[in-house]
Amino acid sequence: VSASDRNSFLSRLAEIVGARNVVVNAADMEPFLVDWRKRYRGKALAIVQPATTQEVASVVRACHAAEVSVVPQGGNTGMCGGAIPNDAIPSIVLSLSRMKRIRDVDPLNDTITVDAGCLLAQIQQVAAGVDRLFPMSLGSEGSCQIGGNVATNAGGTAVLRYGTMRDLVLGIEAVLPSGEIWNGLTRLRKDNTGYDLRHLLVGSEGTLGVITGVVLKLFPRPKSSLTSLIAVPSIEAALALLTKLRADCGERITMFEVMSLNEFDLVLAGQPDLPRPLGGDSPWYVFLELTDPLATANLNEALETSLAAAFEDGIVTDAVTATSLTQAENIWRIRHGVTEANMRAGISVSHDTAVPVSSVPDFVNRVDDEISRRFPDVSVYYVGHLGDGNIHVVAIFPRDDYADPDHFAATLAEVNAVVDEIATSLGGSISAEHGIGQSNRRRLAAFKEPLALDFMRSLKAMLDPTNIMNPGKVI
Ligand code: FAD
Ligand code: 2HG
Ligand code: ZN
Repeated sequence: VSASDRNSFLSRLAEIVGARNVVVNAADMEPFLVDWRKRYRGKALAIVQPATTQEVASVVRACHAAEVSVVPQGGNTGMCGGAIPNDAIPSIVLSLSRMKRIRDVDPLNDTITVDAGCLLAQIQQVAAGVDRLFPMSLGSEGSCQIGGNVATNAGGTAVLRYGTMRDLVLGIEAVLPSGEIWNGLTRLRKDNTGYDLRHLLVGSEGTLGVITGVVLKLFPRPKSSLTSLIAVPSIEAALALLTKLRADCGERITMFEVMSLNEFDLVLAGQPDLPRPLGGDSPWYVFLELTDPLATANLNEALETSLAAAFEDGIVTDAVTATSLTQAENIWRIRHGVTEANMRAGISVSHDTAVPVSSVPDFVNRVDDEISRRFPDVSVYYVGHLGDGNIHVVAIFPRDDYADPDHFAATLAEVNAVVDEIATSLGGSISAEHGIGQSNRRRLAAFKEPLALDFMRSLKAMLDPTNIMNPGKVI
């Protein structure tokens, strides 16, 4: 881009969103050009912060005219470098962070309509204010945006009961790569009027359009809840416990998460203020939440009965149930502390595998055997959403041994291949909830069915023929 083209392009953007919302100063651009793990760094002509859908549309049209690509960015908490520009193509980062309006709350219809830049935590709070629940729950909920959650089809800890983001979105408003505004902000539960563009945009990671608004489902707010941390002797026992609790407590199970002992120790070592809720060591821990819409539900009794039988069967060895909100919060802080703990421990690479729930023990045991045999200096930790068959294999490479980037990259590729091949042999997926972004593009090409890849490419070419929307990501 020549200097004069660049200047006239930037002036056009300033006309649309106001000069102060076109950030070009290197220091101010910095936080938008590097991901939070500092693994990806990109360049951009500017960070552009529109305030309305109309402004987003005008920005996209200006980019079209100038042949500049658009990289949508929400809270920049993504796991795969999807919100960071790749340097090959002149780009802007389009940040949704000024679009934080709650447009409508409709408790009778159980919906909320919001701007895409609203923080997930903000939406949870507004829902609670009208005695409703917005159930999506992630460790990053104080920083990630709902548009980012939709664009990545985020998962988190409540999927077992409420589904992924895809299940929680009724309507979407988006600016398409052409610059047209698609108003799909329906509040309907049922609408079979042809192909559903909404479902194409969910999980599209900014490659098919900029999500500017969403209609979300709300749920009754549970009036009783219980959190328990349960020690189990093996991953097989964790699965047996899930099966038993499903039979005994059904839909009351909202969260059923697992963590290996080494991961549990790692989190607690990094947060000395957090009490260790159970004495002794257990190979695996289960983080359980039960909820009920009735204030009078006796969740304690239900759980105690189930656990008593589970103790007898040898699938549970110890358990603690939180008796205060603080105790419950401290238990969940351990669960949500994994990502930061892993970053501190070395060069951490987390996988995001899904396998059928029944195959999780097989998956974990095979990964454990293979990696310890072939890469004895790489430590493997596990955390995940057992109820969804989604286990994060976290491989931590000692910084000193892997200081040479080529050695790291080569070993990482081999470790990835081990995890992905075992996952594939069990009918699994290489990305359950984090997406593809730039980190997993090659792996996607290796593991996705060619017909499905062709179909994705055709859709992308049809909606974005000049490839201006987040190029170099996903496919
Ligand atoms: P960003 O990182 O800004 O962007 C992610 C992708 O979406 C990019 O490709 C970007 O281009 C695109 N995008 C963003 N906004 C828009 C928009 N408005 N329109 C179109 N495209 C857009 N993820 C899980 O699924 N489950 C977890 O349990 C989980 N836990 C986490 C815990 C921690 C501590 C952290 C740091 C992250 C965690 N994540 C988890 C990952 C991350 O928070 C999610 O992927 C989240 O949905 C990303 O939202 P964001 O607003 O930060 O998006
Ligand atoms: C989680 O389940 C997130 O906590 C992040 O998906 C997992 O950091 C990770 O590997
Ligand atoms: Zn996860």
